[in-house]
Amino acid sequence: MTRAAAAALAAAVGVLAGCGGGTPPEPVATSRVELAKSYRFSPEGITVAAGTAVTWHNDDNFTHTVQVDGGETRKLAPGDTYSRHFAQRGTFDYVCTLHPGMNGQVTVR
Ligand SMILES: [Cu+2]
Repeated sequence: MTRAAAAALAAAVGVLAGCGGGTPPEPVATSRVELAKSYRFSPEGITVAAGTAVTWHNDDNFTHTVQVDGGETRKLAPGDTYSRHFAQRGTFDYVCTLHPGMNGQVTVR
């Protein structure tokens, strides 16, 4: 292989490797969600095994809520935690009812 051909091949491989942008982030395997500063759940998407209790911890300077699938609304003052058991498999969306756009998702496998 000539030097020029090797350089062209390396460039082509670089282009292919760079094609990953634009895909949504994979859910993170953790049972703990921080309500990070400011107005967001971190990480937004998590995955847990069935039977796991997920804990939310409010690390923000403001009161937030956690409402899973339109159910009970739990208020979290700064520093508070809330744990909820996920027995069934599925995908559960949750929101902070006080702040539109502040939401996350739990995938139970
Ligand atoms: Cu909020």
